[in-house]
Amino acid sequence: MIVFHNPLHHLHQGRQEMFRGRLVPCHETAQRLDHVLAELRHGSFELRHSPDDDAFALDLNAALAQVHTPRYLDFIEHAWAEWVALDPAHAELDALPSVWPAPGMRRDLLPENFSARIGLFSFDAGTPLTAGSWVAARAGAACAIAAARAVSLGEARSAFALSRPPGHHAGADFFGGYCFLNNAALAAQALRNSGAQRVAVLDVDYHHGNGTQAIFYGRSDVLTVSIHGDPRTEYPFYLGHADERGSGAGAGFNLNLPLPRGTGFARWREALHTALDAVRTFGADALVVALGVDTFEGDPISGFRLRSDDYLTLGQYIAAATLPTVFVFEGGYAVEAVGVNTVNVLEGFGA
Ligand code: OKP
Ligand code: ZN
Repeated sequence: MIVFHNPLHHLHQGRQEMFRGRLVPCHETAQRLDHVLAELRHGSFELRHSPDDDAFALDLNAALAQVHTPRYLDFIEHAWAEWVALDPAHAELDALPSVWPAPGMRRDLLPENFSARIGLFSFDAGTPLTAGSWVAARAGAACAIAAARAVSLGEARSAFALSRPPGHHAGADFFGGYCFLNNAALAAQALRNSGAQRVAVLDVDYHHGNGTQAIFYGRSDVLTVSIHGDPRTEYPFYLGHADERGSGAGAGFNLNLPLPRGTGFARWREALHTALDAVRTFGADALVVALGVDTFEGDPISGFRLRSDDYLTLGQYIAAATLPTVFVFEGGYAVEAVGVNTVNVLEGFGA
């Protein structure tokens, strides 16, 4: 398996996230990725950097514009400079939104005020935008696209995009849930661009991939399937219910399998079976796996009870779909276990 890892990921280092009236240290840390990389070095993986040549950069801009809106990309790219220009003291603080448009308020007009704009383009106060967020997220998007291309070209049956910040909560024009650019969506679109007629995205992160769902909700060429903590009690709360099946041309091409907090592997793997049945029925030519391992029993912010060995089985199940597969790294916050758990999935999958 080829692994594209993001050498610039550490440029995104959030200091604090808002949680229950307090600013608390960020769960989404650079160490997470370092642990996965260290674990990969013990196995038989071909490690490559995200591409950063000029030709790829032009391509990357076009690829980003297929998934995200121009005004959102423009905002994220320049937000840090604007934030520091407001007050030099901001250089020592992360930018966090604190005001959002409610339904019925205007989203079509771009406010001049920075706080108003960062609220327009986000949905929570848990995702600090830092000096290096754009550069890190962009290099991560490059990993996802390069992984999709490697698989399309037949260089390998599977590839892994190892990057942070994660992506599956980011929508066409919003960030949140630690995510800025939707890496899984970018990989799926890249597979479509390279000739796959039907692409399935299977999201196994603990949290519902609301951004990915929203991006493809009206489309029949990309099936989105997600197994996650029930949004009645779990983040991101406002999306991820079983009755969300897609709209318009996309009707029938979204499947949500919410499970209660406390779910263990016996029940979780039944949901995986259902999810893979849907992928098979859809007739996917290629698969993207949004690979979060925050379903682990020791995860500090999540509620499922998978154990490290279960991730080997998870990988075997996915391999049984016999599809060209792009894995994209998402959540997993039990820092000491995130490497073993992630690499177990890849090893269970095989080459
Ligand atoms: C990102 B990914 C917990 C607050 C939850 C957001 C969680 C984002 C998870 N104290 N904040 O899906 O792993
Ligand atoms: Zn998650």
